[in-house]
Amino acid sequence: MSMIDQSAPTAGETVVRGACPHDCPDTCALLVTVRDGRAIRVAGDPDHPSTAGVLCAKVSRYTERTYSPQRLLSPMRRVGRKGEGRFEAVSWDEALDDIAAKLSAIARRDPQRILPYSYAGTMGWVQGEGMGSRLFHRMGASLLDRTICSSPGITALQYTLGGAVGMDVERFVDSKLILIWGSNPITSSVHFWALAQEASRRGAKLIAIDPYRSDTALKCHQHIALMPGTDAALALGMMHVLIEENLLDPDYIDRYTVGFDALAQRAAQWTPARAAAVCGISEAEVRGLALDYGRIGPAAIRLNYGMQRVHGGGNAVRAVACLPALIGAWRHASGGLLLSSSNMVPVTPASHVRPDLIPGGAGKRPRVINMVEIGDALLAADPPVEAVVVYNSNPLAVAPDSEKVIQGFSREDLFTVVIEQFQTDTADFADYVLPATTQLEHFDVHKTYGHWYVLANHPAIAPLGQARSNSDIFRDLAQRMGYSEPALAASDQEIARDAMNWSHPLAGDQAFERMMSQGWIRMQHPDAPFAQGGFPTPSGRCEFWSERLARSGHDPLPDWVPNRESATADPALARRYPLAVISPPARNFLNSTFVNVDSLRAREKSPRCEIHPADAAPRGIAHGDRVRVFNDRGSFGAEASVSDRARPGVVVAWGLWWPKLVEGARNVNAVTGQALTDMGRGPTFYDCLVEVEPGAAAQASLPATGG
Ligand SMILES: Nc1nc2c(c(=O)[nH]1)N[C@H]1C(S)=C(S)[C@@H](COP(=O)(O)OP(=O)(O)OC[C@H]3O[C@@H](n4cnc5c(=O)[nH]c(N)nc54)[C@H](O)[C@@H]3O)O[C@H]1N2
Ligand SMILES: Nc1nc2c(c(=O)[nH]1)N[C@H]1C(S)=C(S)[C@@H](COP(=O)(O)OP(=O)(O)OC[C@H]3O[C@@H](n4cnc5c(=O)[nH]c(N)nc54)[C@H](O)[C@@H]3O)O[C@H]1N2
Ligand code: SF4
Ligand SMILES: [Mo]
Repeated sequence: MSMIDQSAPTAGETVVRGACPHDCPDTCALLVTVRDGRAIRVAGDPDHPSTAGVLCAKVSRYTERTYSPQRLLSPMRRVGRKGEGRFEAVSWDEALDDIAAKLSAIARRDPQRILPYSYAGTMGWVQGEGMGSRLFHRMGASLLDRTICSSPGITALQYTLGGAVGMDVERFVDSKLILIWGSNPITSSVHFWALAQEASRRGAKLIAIDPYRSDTALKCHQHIALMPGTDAALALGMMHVLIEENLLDPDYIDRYTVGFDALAQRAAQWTPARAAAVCGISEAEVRGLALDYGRIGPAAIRLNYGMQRVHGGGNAVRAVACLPALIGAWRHASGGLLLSSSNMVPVTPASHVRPDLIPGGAGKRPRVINMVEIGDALLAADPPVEAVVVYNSNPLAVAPDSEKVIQGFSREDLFTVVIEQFQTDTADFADYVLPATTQLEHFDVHKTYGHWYVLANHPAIAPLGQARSNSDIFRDLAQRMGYSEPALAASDQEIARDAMNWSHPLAGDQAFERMMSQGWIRMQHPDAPFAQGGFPTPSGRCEFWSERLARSGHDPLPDWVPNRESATADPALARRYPLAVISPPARNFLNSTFVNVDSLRAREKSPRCEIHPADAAPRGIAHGDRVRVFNDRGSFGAEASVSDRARPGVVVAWGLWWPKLVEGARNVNAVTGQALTDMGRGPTFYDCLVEVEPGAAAQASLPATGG
């Protein structure tokens, strides 16, 4: 069959082409070796250019995760209290009939009382939102605003460049200056890091811009350790110097941008001295960075989401996204910027997730609930949420303000269904847990946000136990709820076909068929796609000044918006809680996925809180001590790691442990809050003040009554 590589390494073995499903910009092409119906090896495809035969430590261990004795293999119904985690096995028929009956009863009264909760456990078009969104749209359920990761940055790019567009990651190898900005690719995008290292070997200078001396920052030629949430100030300070020193590309600005004069006036207010004071760095660092950026070309910026998880995250991305146009970096294939390349693929959301299925049509949009605010929504939405169906997500670990999230999911009058591969903290709160297949067991198609390929994932093995794929479960549920629309009976391949325009010139001839047989196809963009403007903005130009922002009552120019939780914006709070905590991705986990894989958890050891000696000493904290990190919202326990890698005033608590696997049963989201960003309604995980004290974590308990 076409999906099987004939060049199988050993007799009796077959190799099946797959794609990594995880929320990682690299979206690797996989080769899964199968013997006697069992997957024995998961490797990177050496022929796929960005994968180049290499996988990260996490997915190299995919068979350990897939065949883990902890896999959920049967539907289960709760018998204990919510959160206690006691269940009994039931049949699929029993589970799905009861779920269908309960959801139908609520839908007859008021479908908005049903809420789906999903994110990026898999990024696939089929097992992601393909069938799930169709079903919840058809019900008329509350719409989930899926903002927990990238929406501030994406919104900022939409205003500035017109969409999630940017450089081809493969062209970074020929950049001569690479700013790795709010990004730690050794952890979170290891294939980009390989390209950056190749660029370095070819003579590029690498500069990391990050409050923390990350593994990446350690290996760059220079590290600028600014305070969290000050990136816009740095970018504006750079603009000030670029203008003063005449390092602009006036021709590019004139032809392909909007609002330069206004931006120049804004930048005039941002002397290097002022920018340096806001960022907590030296004036020489601001000036030096700008001079390098203006003089060394082609200059490329790898921006990542680390810098937009603060109040002013949208403005920060907008400020940085203006830089390449100012110096004409887009003229070169190896110049420009990459945050997300999502819109470099001709996706077709209307035919994929089918918003037209919403009863009453597009004019009758149900209410929208922001996933970042799930804690408040479960406790206070009016009308109340009566049923929540969780898939591809683990809100008890990943959503901010855990105490509220726990209280919300503890409500005895909330009907909760969790579709999962493992018994997560969230699954402990379910009325029904339904066992889901993993990527080795189901079909899917993937685009990514870090390169220009679309990849097929063919099932390599049969589903384990009674596990079923998300799409299969939702199709069955739709039938049991009496929905007869063909879209709710579509096959997995049909869903994938509906997700993008396969006959778009970018995809090339016979795109779907080529992808199915070869494993992946590349979008055929020209070299340096924005060399002559052509941005997908209303003006077709890079919009320094945004008419759309102005019309919606916002600042039409990028500016520095201070963190809500900072000495600038809230001095009283900063006196009580003087340390800023950031909680970036851990290398051996992917958000909360893989935390239950023993070999990977062993590598991460235990939750850590990195703290500078100048902050540790006055608190009586020594390296290796147990500490409690807390604020008014909650607290969690960690092991102190005292070094100068975290800058003074900032502590770093690596994400995202399973609460039930750590002392005190809380992770860093016990202290983060539900406040939203300036653009895109995103989370402010890294805009968070705390205090740290020596001692063990508080002994957490479940709320006394479901409230
Ligand atoms: N191993 C692993 N890989 C992952 C993930 C994971 O959990 N583990 N998560 C995946 C997901 S969901 C995403 S969204 C991506 C990207 O996820 P990101 O959140 O962008 O993560 P990183 O690329 O690790 O970059 C974060 C860096 O930003 C820094 N930072 C924090 N605040 C600021 C700030 O205000 N300004 C600046 N300049 N820097 C700041 C942090 O110290 C950290 O080094 O990674 C994906 N890849
Ligand atoms: N404090 C703090 N919090 C953060 C972040 C941070 O940096 N700091 N990062 C945020 C970011 S960037 C993101 S993207 C979110 C991530 O939030 P989530 O998208 O919720 O990510 P995961 O924790 O990986 O949980 C995904 C779950 O989906 C399950 N899953 C995987 N595949 C399938 C499938 O095919 N079917 C079903 N039914 N389930 C499946 C996995 O087992 C896993 O439990 O977290 C956010 N939370
Ligand atoms: S998590 Fe990222 S680096 Fe690891 S295999 Fe998946 S796509 Fe590749
Ligand atoms: Mo994310």
